[in-house]
Amino acid sequence: MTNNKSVLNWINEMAEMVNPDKIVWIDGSEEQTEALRAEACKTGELEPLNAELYPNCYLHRTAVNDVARVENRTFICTRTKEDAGTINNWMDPKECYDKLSKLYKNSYQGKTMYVIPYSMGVVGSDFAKIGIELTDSIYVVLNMLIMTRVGKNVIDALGDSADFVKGLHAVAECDEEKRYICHFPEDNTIWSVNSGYGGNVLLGKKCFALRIASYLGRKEGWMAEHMLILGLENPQGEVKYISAAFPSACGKTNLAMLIPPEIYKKAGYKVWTVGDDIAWIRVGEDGRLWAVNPENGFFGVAPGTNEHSNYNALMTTKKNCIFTNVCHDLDNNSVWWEGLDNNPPKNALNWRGEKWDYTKYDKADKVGTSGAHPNSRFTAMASNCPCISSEFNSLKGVPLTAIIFGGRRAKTAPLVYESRNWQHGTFVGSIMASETTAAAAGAVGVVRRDPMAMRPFVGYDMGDYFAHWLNMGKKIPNAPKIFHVNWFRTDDEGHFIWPGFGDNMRVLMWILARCAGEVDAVETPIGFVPKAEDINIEGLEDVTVDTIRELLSIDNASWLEDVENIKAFYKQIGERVPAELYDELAILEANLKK
Ligand code: OXD
Ligand code: MN
Repeated sequence: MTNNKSVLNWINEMAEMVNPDKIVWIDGSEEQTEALRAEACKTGELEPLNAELYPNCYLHRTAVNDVARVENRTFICTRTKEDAGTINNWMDPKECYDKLSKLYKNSYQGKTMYVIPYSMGVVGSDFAKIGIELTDSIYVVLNMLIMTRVGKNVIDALGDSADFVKGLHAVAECDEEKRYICHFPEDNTIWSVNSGYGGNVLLGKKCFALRIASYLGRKEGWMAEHMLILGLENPQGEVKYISAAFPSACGKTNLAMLIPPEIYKKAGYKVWTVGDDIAWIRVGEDGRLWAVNPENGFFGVAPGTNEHSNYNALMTTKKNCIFTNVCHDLDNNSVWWEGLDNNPPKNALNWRGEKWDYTKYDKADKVGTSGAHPNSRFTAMASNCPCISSEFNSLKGVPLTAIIFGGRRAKTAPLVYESRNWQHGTFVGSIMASETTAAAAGAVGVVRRDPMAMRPFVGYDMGDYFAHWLNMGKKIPNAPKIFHVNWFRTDDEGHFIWPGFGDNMRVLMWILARCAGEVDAVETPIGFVPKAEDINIEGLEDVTVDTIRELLSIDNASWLEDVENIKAFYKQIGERVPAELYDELAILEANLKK
C-alpha cells in the first residue's frame, strides 16, 4: 500500500515484537469491510442482528472485566514527570517501552496484524492529522472504520512524511492487572495492551484526538477539546455554532442532537450536529475560532437513549451500527437497554451473555442486574444522523459564537452564567466540577473537579494547559463568549427543577442573544446571569418566572465553600497554575464576601 520508509520500518519493528501470522492492510473498501464482518461473525466476535429491524447491525460483548476506560492504568510518558503534571499518571518512557514490550512479545502469535491508516478530520484538510493503528482485533478495525476516516487515500495523503501517530494495540490476554494505556506525546506514539474496550483501544478517539492532540495543539498553537459542536439555525436560515464541554453523564450527545421545543420548531428554528465529543479548534484568518469534529461517527452510551431523550441518536443507531454490551432480545434478535422503553425483553441475554431476568433488576446494583451494562455503547456513523450538519465535512470547520462549560451541580451553579471575558471564561472552565450521583456507592454529592471536562484527557501538565488557554485568548481578536450552564439543580426533595433535554434550547437562545448584544444581564459575584424574564418559558408546564429566579439564584455560602475546594485543587495541580487564574479566584472570593 505504501513505500513510506518510516511507516514500513515502524510496522516491521512492531511485527517483530508481536509476531503475527500475517499482516493485512485496511483499505476502507466495502468489499474488505464486508469480508471482515463475515469473519468476525464466524469467530463469534460479532453477532448479526435482525436484518429487517437493524440492517447491517451487530452485537459485540467485551470481556466482563473490560467495560470502561481505565484512568488508573492510563499513563502520560513524557521524559520528565513534571511535564505530565500531577493529575496524570506518569511513567518514564524507557521504563514503559520496556515493560510493555514484554507484554506485547508474541502476543499476535496465531493472529493477524491489521494495519489501519486513518485520518482524524477530513482527509487532506488543514485540520486533519493522520494515525496508523496496528491491532489484533477485527472489532477494533470495524469500529475504527465507523469512527474515523480510513483507507488508501489516507496513506496517499501521508506520502513520504513521518508525521503520523503510531498506535499499537493488542488485546493480548485481556488481563486487567497487565492493562496499560500509554501515551508518548514526545514520540507521537500510543501503546495500548490487554483491553478490548472502545475508549482504551479505538486509538483515534481519546488517546489521539484528545491526549496526543492536546499536546500537539499546545506546541502548534491550536486546541483539542472534549467538546460537542452544534449549529443553531434561526428562521432566516442563519446558523450560529456553539461548542460545549461537559464531564461524563451530563448529556453531551443529547445536547449535540437536541430537538427544539415546539414553540421554536414552529417558528422555524433547527439544531444541527457537528460533533458530540471532540472539537479541534483553530484561530481563523478572520480572527474567529473555527472548530471541526475530527471523528466520523458516534461512540455513544446506549442506556437512557430513547425517542424522547434523544430521537436523533436513536435513529442514528438503526443501521450500520455496532452495539457493545447491550441486552440481546432473543425473540426478535434485536437489542435493548435500560431506558429504551418500558418493555424489557422476556427472553433475553444480559450484557454478559447470560440468561436475563428483568424482574430482578435492582437500580442499586445496575452492573449486577441490568440487561445492558450502564456503559454499553453504540458505534454509529455520523452520516446516519438525521440532524447531521451540512458542515460536518467542511474543510475549514465552523466559526464559534459561544463556548459553554457545564457540570452537574445540585445547588451551587445557576442555570446559566456568562463570564466577563476570555480570562475569566478560562477560570470558569478551570473550576468546572460535577457531583457524583446516587449510582456511586456511598459517595453521593462528592464534588469531582474536571477542568474543561479534560481531567482524564490532557496529555501534559494541567497548569500548562490553563496557560495555553490564556495564551490562545491573546491570539483571538474575535473570541467567542464563554458561558457556564447547569441543567441539574434540584429542589429540597432532590427533584430536578429544570426540564432539560430539548428545553435546554431556551438557554442556548439567551446565550446567542447575549452574543448578539440583544439582551441585558445582571452582574453577580460569579459573572452575568440572565434577568429571569429573559429565559423564554412559553409552553413549559410547571416552570414559572419564579422557578427561573430560583434556578438563577446564587448562594454565596456554598460558593465560598467551593472557593476553598478550588484552592485545594489548584494546589494539587501545582506550581504551573497561571497567576491570572489565582487573580480570578481572589476576585471571586472578594466578590462573594462583599
Ligand atoms: C467518554 C466518552 O468517556 O466519550 O468521555 O466515551
Ligand atoms: Mn467523551
